[in-house]
Amino acid sequence: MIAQRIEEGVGTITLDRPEKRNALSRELVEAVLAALDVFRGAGVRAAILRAAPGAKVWSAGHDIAELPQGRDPLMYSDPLERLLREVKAFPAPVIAMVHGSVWGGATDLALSCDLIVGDETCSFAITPVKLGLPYNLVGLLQFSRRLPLNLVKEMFFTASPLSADAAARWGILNHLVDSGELEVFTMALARTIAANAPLAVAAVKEQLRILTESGPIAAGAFERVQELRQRVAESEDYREGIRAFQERRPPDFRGR
Ligand code: YXS
Repeated sequence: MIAQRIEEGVGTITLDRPEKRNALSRELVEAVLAALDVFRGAGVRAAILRAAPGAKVWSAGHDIAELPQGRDPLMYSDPLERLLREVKAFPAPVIAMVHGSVWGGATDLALSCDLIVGDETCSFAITPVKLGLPYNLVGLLQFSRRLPLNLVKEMFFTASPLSADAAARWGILNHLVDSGELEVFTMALARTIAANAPLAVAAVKEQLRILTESGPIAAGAFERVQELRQRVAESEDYREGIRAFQERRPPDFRGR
């Protein structure tokens, strides 16, 4: 499901569920969370999250087979949402090392990492509308704080992958490097971070998390956002989106 190792103060987690394209099932998420716990106990000073060498898909996102039906799936307690929070709260920088395509909630996971290093094969798609779903508040705020609103809208409305070049141009990637250099480059970056004062680095990470995540939202606005989510999650279109994926056919959305 995953591989993990610690060397020279750098912890590496390798997603390894190729048969399901590293879809983030509860089991896979729990394994990553457990590895982060081990890293926390070992006092690692930087972490790398990657897929197995040569994987064409970094991660296919939330495990569709585990999406609750008829209600909003991306609730606070959802395993993937827990992982996003743990990555952001982890007391050392987490670097997403991306070879291959990234889909749906996995794009949110990559954006939740502190840095992203990708190669020419990487791409990023956010795909809820392909399933008949909207997205959750935390995720929408994350995208809208990171990227120009017109790009966020294009990514969500089209559900089309953003290419490596576009991801570099829009700042999703910290670095776009050749696939042959990706591992060496990412490890060198992690070691540079690991050589600095860990308490200071951890403090800056948490300071920035608190500052970027704080932002007032009127209660009424919050209620409206939640109602929009709930109404769509209860739609027939969401059920059709799941069925279409399982039956490997294009969905036939009717707007109800
Ligand atoms: O039929 P088998 O058993 O071989 O399994 C197939 C797929 O069903 C499975 N698989 C997945 N299973 C659960 N959840 C997934 N997200 C998922 N993706 C794939 O993996 C086996 C191989 O799939 P296949 O034949 O399609 O592989 P491929 O190499 O031709 O294509 C790889 C992908 C990733 C392009 C393709 O599998 C794909 O488009 N997957 C769905 C990507 C996606 O829409 N992810 C969003 C998941 S929902 C989510 O993250 C959030 C709720 S949201 O939507 O809000 O972002």
